[in-house]
This record gives sequence, C-alpha cells and structure tokens, in this order.
Amino acid sequence: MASLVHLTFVSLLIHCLPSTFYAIERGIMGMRQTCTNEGEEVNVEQIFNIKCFICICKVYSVIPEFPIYFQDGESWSDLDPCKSCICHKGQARCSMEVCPPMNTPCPPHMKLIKLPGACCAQCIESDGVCTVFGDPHYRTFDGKFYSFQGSCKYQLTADCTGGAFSIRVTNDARDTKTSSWTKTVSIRIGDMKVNLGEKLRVKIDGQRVALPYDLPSKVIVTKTAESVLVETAIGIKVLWDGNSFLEVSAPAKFKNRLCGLCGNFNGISSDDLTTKRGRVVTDANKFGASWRVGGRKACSRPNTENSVGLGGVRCNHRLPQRKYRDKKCKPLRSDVFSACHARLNHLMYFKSCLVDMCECPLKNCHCESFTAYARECSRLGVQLGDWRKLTGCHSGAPPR
Ligand SMILES: [Ca+2]
Repeated sequence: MASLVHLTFVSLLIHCLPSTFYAIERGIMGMRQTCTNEGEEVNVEQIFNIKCFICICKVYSVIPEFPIYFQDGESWSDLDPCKSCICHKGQARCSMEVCPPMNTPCPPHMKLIKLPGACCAQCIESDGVCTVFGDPHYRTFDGKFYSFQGSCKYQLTADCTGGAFSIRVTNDARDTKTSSWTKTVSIRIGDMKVNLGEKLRVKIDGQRVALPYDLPSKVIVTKTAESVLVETAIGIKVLWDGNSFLEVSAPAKFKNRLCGLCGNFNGISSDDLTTKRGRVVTDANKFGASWRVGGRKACSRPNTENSVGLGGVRCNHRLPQRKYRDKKCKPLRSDVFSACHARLNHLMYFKSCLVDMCECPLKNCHCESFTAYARECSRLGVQLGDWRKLTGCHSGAPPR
C-alpha cells in the first residue's frame, strides 16, 4: 500500500533590518536589487536562498552596460559635475547645483570660465597681457600706458623672483631720429632659448626651425599669415607680428613676480615705472633706460643721448601735419570702434596713434594703435565687426 508522504515546509518569519531587504539569492546579480520590501515582515515557506541584503543603488553612467553600484549611505558626485547624490535605501537621492547665468559680470581682471570637470563657470583671474605696439607704446600687465623710443636691447619682462623665464627685445631706430621698433624678441624659458627675428624667423637654441614647431612639454610655436605665436609649458605666451605688434601673456601665478618694461604685474598700475634699482619714476625714458641690457653695440642709435627718443612732444612744432594725423587716427573715435568705447577708453590709443604718425617710415602706422585697441576690446568680450576692412588696415596681428 502506498503511503502518502506529506512534505512539511518550515515556515520562517523574515524581518530584515532597516536598509536591508530580503530576496532570493540568484548569484551575484541577485544582490542588485533595490529596497522594495525593506523593513517588512514576511512568512516564507522556502528558506533556501532567502537572505537579507543591504540595500544598494544601481546607477547608470556613460556606459549603460556597466552600471555602478553604491552601498547604502554612500555618496558620489563624480558622475555628473552638477549632481551630488547619496544612496538611501536603494534610491539615489540627488541635489543639482544651479549655475549663475553665463553673462554674470566678474570683478576686474577676472573672467567667467568653465573649467573642465566643473559644473558652473566661475570667475578666474585672467592672464595679464603686456602689449607693445607702434614706435613703441607700452601697455603694461597692470594697464599702465607709456611711450619709450629707446633703440637698444631691453628686458621686456622676466620672472624676477623665481627666474623661470625672461623676455628681451632689441629695438631698431630704422634710420629715424626719434622712433624705434621691435626688431628681435629673445625668450628664455629655463635653459631653452627661443629667438624671434625679422620676417617671422624662429630659432630655438640657435637653430632655425620650421613652423609649426612642437617640443613636447616645453614649447609650441605656430605661425599664421601675419604673426607667430609662442606658447610655453609654463603658461607664458608671446605673439609677434614681426614688425610692430608684440603681446606677452602671463598667467596669474606670475603676479608680483615680474619686472622689466612690462611692469611688476601686482595689479597696481601706478607703480609700473619702477626702475631696475627699485625707484618709482614718472619719466618713461629714465625708466626704460634702466632696463637696458647688453652693451652699446646693441644700440642702433648710439650717438643720441641715452639712445632715447623724445616721446610725444616732438610733433608739436609740426602743426600743419596735425590735420592729416587727426584724419588718419580718427576711426578710433568713430562708429568703427564705438561698440568698445564704453568698456575701454580709446584716448591713450588715439594719442599713441598721433605719435606714430609723426615719423612713419612705413605705411599705415596708424593701424598699429587700431590693432592694439581691437585686441584689448576682444579680450573684454566686445565684438567689433570687420574694423580692418572699414579702416583699410590689412596687416598686423589677427584679432582673437
Ligand atoms: Ca604694478
């Protein structure tokens, strides 16, 4: 006689602790469930493979096939720079960062920049820019304007604290009595020398190089139709048009460390005419001469007193020319540049233009001030339109 066998299952009360849940274990993937029955009590008639598991969060990132798992209480913010999350009982609880609008103004000398990996753009100290243009006029890192027509070799700028770099310029009088133009630019970064010569020729450690030139982790030199750009690994950049426009950019880490014709980069323009001996002067010629380097043989006008020009006063006796100079420089005050007038005073550029027109062995000397003004406007975020076409200035450094 057959007997009936009654299988009796053990009834088990499951009560998982907070932040845990019960589930049937199905290999490792069985764990990857959320806390749906967290804290519930259940009677189960099957004890095999029933367990309490810690609640975890399953989060999909860039690659959906490979979700990321977080333990209860674990937080993360590296999957999305704008989102920070915490795993709470199997659910990701996230808070989103709200960014200020992109046109939020920054304090002076700062720029709104979104850094890689950051959620919002933030005000970051902009690079300091020193500009040399015309015959020549200087606008220092701290925004001080002056004219200095010395025709020797000078320290334009250098890291006077750490000695990381120096930039020297040799000026040429081009057979004029009182003017000068940048002839060569010598950049030293550590033990490497980059020399920018006439016709945009570039030498590195004395050897002529073809452009573009890339020395990894040291320097990149590129050339456009009208200028050469040297970008160094320490952040110093030099742009030169081979003629009359030179621009040096220095990152904020060099603040208070520089000295030379481009000033000390301490954010204060009034102390920029500090001589090599540390005296603050008002005479640009005294200041400039103090930064002369090399011997007399580097001077192209050796017989003139201090090899220095007479600055803006030399045109005063040439009044008949005044109308012509005014006419040539007038676009700076006109609608061509009006979009920028509220952001950047054009007066110093206009005065520089008048000086450049006094003694102009080349064509279009007035364009040099226009180029310098347009580039500074561009840095301030002002769109000018095609000012070159409107003014007939086709040479010089390209606008950014
Ligand atoms: Ca200063």
